[in-house]
Amino acid sequence: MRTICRESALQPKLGVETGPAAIRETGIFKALAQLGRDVRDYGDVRPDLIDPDPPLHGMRNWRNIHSYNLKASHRYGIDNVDITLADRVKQVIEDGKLCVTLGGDHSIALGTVYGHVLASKKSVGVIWVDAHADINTPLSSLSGNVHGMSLSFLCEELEDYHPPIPSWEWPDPCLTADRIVFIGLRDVDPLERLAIDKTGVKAYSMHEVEQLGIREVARRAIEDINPNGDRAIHVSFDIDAIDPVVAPCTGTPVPGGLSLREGEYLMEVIHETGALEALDMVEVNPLLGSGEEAEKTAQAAELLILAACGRYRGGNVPLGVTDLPLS
Ligand code: B3U
Ligand code: MN
Ligand code: MN
Repeated sequence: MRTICRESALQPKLGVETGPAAIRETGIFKALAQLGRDVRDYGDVRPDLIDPDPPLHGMRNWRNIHSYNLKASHRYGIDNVDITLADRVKQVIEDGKLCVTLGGDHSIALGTVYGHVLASKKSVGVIWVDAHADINTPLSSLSGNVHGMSLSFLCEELEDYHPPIPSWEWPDPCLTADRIVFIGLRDVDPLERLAIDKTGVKAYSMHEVEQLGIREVARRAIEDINPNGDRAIHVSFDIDAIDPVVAPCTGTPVPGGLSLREGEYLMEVIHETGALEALDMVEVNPLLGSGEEAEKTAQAAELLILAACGRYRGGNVPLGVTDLPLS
């Protein structure tokens, strides 16, 4: 497994750029090594922010987000990124490794999903675990925050709803709606709901989690995006999917979320498919709370990542060990 970290000053609430450091400090590398994972920390993808970056069609920080994720920058005479997130993810996946990307806000999925699709030998399905749908178009968004629009840029069926962006080409959307599924929704804008209905993206909100239970939701979601078991899975996990009692330090907490137990179960089941190729863990913002709350949030993120990487709550036998110590 390889880890990429992202630093960002692109979110209105500053501090999300410190999320990766907080997750690294949990001791996650040691825990992954104990699971027998071969971990490599790729360090951070860091842009020199373009300043000013005035809104475009209401999209805030558009140029920075675009060049950071996908490097159109060289085409426009801006050279603020050594390597884009998409290229870095592509490199990790091509090496045959599980690529874990620590955010940062959810606009990083523009680069991680695109890089994954470019690199994978398989068709990619995305499980978007989030309180929010992040499927606003620039024209439907009320906030102008690109982290609330990521999926609309990735989804082919929404291409025609995007305004033309003069001299800022966007690469072709790389996902069809049948390869996207939501879990954990509970704060969806009215026009986002319309986008979900129009595209037919499958969505398991907290209502369905309550109704069906996480076990059935996990089963259905995996089947929805990978019906024949021949696709690769990309999980884009926004920590605000988890209830703020457990994960309080995030930009837009919404009460009534997944328990950590439900989150861990979901990740364990996804691990069991053997199809997971990429995981984003985003929106951990240690500056939005006390030290204790920040630690709690980072620990929740750690447990979710570990579950995706094979940690089983029933215990894991140490790698290569077949017998108890003999006297
Ligand atoms: N749907 C709203 C709110 C939101 C989305 N993602 C977050 N907040 N974190 C929007 O801004 O698009
Ligand atoms: Mn999100
Ligand atoms: Mn969210």
